[in-house]
Amino acid sequence: MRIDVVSIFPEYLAALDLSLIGKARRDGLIDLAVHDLRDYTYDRHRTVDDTPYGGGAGMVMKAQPWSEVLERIDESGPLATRPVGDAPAAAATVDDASSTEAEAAERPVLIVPSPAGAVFNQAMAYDLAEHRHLVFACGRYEGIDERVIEWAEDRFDVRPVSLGDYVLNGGEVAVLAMVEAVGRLLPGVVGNPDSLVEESHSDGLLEYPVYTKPAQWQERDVPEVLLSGNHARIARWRRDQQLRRTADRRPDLILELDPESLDKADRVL
Ligand code: 6GU
Repeated sequence: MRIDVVSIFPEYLAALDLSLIGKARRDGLIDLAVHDLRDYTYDRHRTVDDTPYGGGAGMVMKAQPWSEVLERIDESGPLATRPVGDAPAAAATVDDASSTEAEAAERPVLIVPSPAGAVFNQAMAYDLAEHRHLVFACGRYEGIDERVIEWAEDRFDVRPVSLGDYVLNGGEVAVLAMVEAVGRLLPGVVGNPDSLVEESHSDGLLEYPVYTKPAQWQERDVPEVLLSGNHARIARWRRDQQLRRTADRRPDLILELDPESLDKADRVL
């Protein structure tokens, strides 16, 4: 997958060199570039913002630097996905899967992080993971001149996305979260793909509680069922814990459950 991030604080995205996503980049599974919006300005102060028409507090990001950086990203074509030197076999697999003709013709997805966007969730992460090229446009201040968003519709599949109902100073932290959520779903990024199956939100429910050795710690016991070796009982207990936890902490998710996904033995307590 190719990912471009545009920001006036490119250093903010340095964390994408670390951990699982950093390794996926070094392995050639994710081809990620960060662009400094100020490189697309021409004045001495490298100005990216101006006062809002109609008045009001704060500043608005100017259209011109945005259109120039986005044109550049759109026209630069697929970056070299393969590391220099001997290409590892893992990179070739993803290359094959992501360069069919249908997918090559697809427009890049332009994600615009904004508290005014649709709320990001695991279903969106799965959807974005299917695309060949994601572009993240990090706004700051009161946002980007709306004409950029309209203009971009001709070349990109534009999606304003929010992390939740609170306000951040800019899109960078949201991009860190979204790239991690999407990146870990790409083939080969998470070492054991089974760990993607039984995690919170993968089936619309929160995850069950987990325990490890020792079996007794500070006079607290691991639930007896988990030591029983009875796999059917363990599965039933975990499912009940998921349902109870979700009903307690996220009743909104219970209402969204597909009745078809419920087991005959399921009953929400
Ligand atoms: Cl994606 N951006 C900003 N600036 N604030 C947010 C957000 C995004 N999600 C929640 N608050």
